[in-house]
Amino acid sequence: MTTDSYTVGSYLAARLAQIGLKHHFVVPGDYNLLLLDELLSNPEMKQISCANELNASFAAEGYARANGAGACVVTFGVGALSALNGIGGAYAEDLPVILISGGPNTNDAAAGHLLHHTLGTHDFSYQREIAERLTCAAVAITSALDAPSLIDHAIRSALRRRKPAYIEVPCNLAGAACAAPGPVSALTPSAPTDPAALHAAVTAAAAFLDSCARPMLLAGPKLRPAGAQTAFRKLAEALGCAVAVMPAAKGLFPEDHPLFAGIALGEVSSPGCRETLAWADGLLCAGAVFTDYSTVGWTYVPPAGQIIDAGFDMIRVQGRDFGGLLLAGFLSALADAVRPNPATSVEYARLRPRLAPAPHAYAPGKLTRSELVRQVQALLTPQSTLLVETGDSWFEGMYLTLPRGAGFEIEMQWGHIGWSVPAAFGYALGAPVRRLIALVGDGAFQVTAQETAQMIRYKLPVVIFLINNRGYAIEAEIHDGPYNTIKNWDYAGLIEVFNAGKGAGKGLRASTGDELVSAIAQAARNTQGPTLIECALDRDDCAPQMITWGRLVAAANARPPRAKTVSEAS
Ligand code: TPU
Ligand code: MG
Repeated sequence: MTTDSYTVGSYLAARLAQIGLKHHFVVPGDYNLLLLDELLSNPEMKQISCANELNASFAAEGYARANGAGACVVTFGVGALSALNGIGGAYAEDLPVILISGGPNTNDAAAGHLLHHTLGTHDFSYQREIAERLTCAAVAITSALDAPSLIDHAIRSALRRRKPAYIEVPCNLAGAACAAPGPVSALTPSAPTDPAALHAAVTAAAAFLDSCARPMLLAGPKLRPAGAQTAFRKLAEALGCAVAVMPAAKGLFPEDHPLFAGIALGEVSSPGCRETLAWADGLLCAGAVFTDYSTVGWTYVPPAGQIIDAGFDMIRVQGRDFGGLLLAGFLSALADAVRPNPATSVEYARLRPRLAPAPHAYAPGKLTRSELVRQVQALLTPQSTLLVETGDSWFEGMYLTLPRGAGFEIEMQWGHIGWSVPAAFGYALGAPVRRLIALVGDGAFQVTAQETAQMIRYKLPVVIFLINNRGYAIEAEIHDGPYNTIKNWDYAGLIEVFNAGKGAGKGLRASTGDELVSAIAQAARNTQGPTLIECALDRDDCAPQMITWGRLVAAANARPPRAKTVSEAS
């Protein structure tokens, strides 16, 4: 392509390819058809079809987890409003997903026309306005002249902030001529650090840690968007203290590391972890996020006076804020400034063997959750990535031991049931060398099941363990009622339906430990498509940690409204 033959659509395609996208996820509609043609003309990117826009947004979200960024392209109104749910998820989970929507012809607003797929009013701006709340940059292109700078602004903001962005391309501008893109350096993140601010933060943090007899580290999910995993490990090794990991950060610190001290989830932390955290007198929380879920209904919140809260671009040391710096640089500089203090790692090593449950043995009979996790554990290798869905699957997955190099994906902030199937689809395309294993509940599967068919279409050997416990077990643990029972499906049989005579998808059933062994062996041989293993579990056979967690979250949900004081009421 010569420099003067770019169009708005091909410019956008070139930018997406420049930031490393080899795929983009689409659902066509007449507002985006010409744009899809322009995107198709870029030989560096493949266009991937999705069954609906919600799935496309989650596929792009999963792709961003594997590949650093993702994009999905949808039509106006009916398409984009569905995709915005997954974009909210990408915001919550700190993933730069670019949502691209076709838009009305530029002449229609001024002409006062009413258009299909809209609210039937003369205002077409609402979609960008909604997107503005759910992204870090939302642009609507109105002329080919301005398109390059608006596209660059959206993509640059997304990469810098690790948040989604929105780009609206009117249907009559996708093919309009525009300037050629410049070098990719215009888009790559480079937020400045203020050396004085960094120095002040490191000095305060090092002094605080030095004053603690029993310092400890807590790894949180924002370590990944901050690109701070290596720096965090450097700090851990400089201090030599125990390192607890939040469930949403599982995999960001190696679990075979001598300093690893388990999964931190309040009352239901892994053995020895909660006790060590309680014993520590100073905690550096790196990229941590404290919510009702991660604090187990606010029952575990580290005392503000005893923590350093190190966020993406803000460090708080015992209540004092330091900005103008980034997490990775802060942790790395702090590692050079601290004095070793292994008190908490020594304590954890003493506690853990006494508290850890005995490993369970092979159980060939009726399938139980403990046999299921035992067999899934044996499947995990340095090449595998485990995706766990909202529900019992979260709790079955988070306490497994990850071998060095294994990936772990959880959507714990947004928590949209149905995320894991399309996200696994996107992840599998973004990381073709990894072996993908998804744990999903029957309820969650019913939300986005169709995307299994795309795994068949694109020959992706994802292994899906579907926990069929006949309902919404996680909800039942929080608050039960008739609404937590769902219509059963023939989940394994569904895969033949999706194959439709052409495809290598496999659907298997396991209701005993032996059947599960056999199903896993068959899945290993199926390299040309997904294998879904429907695992029959009793309704009550769920992770004990979920039962305790559910009770405590329910108690937090049930707090009565705070009574107004006299002055508030008047
Ligand atoms: O817990 P388990 O293994 O039975 O999982 P399953 O069967 O997938 O049920 C999940 C139940 C559930 C609901 C209905 N978990 N969270 N929710 C609330 C919810 C509703 N709608 C969306 C889009 N996301 C949610 N998390
Ligand atoms: Mg269920």
